[in-house]
Amino acid sequence: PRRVVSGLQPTGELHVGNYFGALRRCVRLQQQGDDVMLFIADLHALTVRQDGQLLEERVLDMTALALAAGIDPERSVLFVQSAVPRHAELCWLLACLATHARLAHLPQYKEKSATMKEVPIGLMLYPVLQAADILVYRGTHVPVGADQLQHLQVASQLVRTFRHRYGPAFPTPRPLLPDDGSDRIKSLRDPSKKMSKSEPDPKSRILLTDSDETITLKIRKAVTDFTPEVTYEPETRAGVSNLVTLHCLAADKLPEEAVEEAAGLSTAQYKREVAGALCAALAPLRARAAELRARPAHLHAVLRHGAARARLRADETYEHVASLAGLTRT
Ligand code: AQP
Repeated sequence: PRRVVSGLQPTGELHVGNYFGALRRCVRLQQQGDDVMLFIADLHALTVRQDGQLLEERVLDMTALALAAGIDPERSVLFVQSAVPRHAELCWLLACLATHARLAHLPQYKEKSATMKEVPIGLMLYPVLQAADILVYRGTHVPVGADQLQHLQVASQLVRTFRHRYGPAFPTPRPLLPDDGSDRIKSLRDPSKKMSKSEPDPKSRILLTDSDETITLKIRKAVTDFTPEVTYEPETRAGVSNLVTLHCLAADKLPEEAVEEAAGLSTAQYKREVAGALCAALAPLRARAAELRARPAHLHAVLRHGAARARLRADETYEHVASLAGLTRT
């Protein structure tokens, strides 16, 4: 089977972009028989300053949400990145093959570092750690959004460089791009930007833990434009189109169907439909997550089990890779 690797950073609370764009995709891949490795990327989160206690709490929140969304910890492997030290060990080997020039020119790095006075080296190494996350499990497929393709290219380049230097060790990971727009959910306040955990305005995103009232309010306040009709034109009408996308993802529709059903509705009226669909999709998830969140010992046990399984797989790859690189294995 295909081995799928995906991660979620505990940098904030999960929003519907993370759900439709990552978590639900992993659940569907698991259901279709792929071997899914889903990790909570606490090492990645450290590329920006984090409060330690909050980080640990978010890890448990995310574990509860992943289970509530349908990740089966027996069929898939659910774990915390830092519990498998091989990620960081392989990252070092790969960092020795990566070039400063390549990493410094990646758009995401340029964007994030531009706002910082002191740029941590970890931020530049981010795509190398990402490559290690995938390669340490010999991942074959990675569910990504279009904005992550360049990082996956870095991973492919590292696979080639490693092969030239030491010999074959990893399959080239391939991107899985969705065709339903789920990889680019936009901010509700500024539809030219993607919905994000770290955007200061909480009304820009719908959290998976938001109540029905909060969801409805945030959708009602979502920025659209001055045209009342509902159409799906992501290039020219990003705000309304984002609502159509959310509606379709929540209610399992195609944009044409949603637009046809919305004929005669103003965008203000349509927002009620969208909010209703989102509430219906998220309420059961939210309820299951709340039950699980009340059982931290169970969540820790799930993570321990996942980490033990992940370590076995990672050890196997790393032993091979380390011996290719001439590291003494005594
Ligand atoms: N807006 C989005 N639409 C669709 N998918 C999205 N993802 C993130 N934002 C959207 C996907 O969620 C997964 C986990 O992402 P991450 O935890 O690595 O965070 P991120 O990609 O950096 O985006 P966030 O959630 O907005 O966090 P911050 O603000 O901390 O950067 C990934 O698969 C991602 O594609």
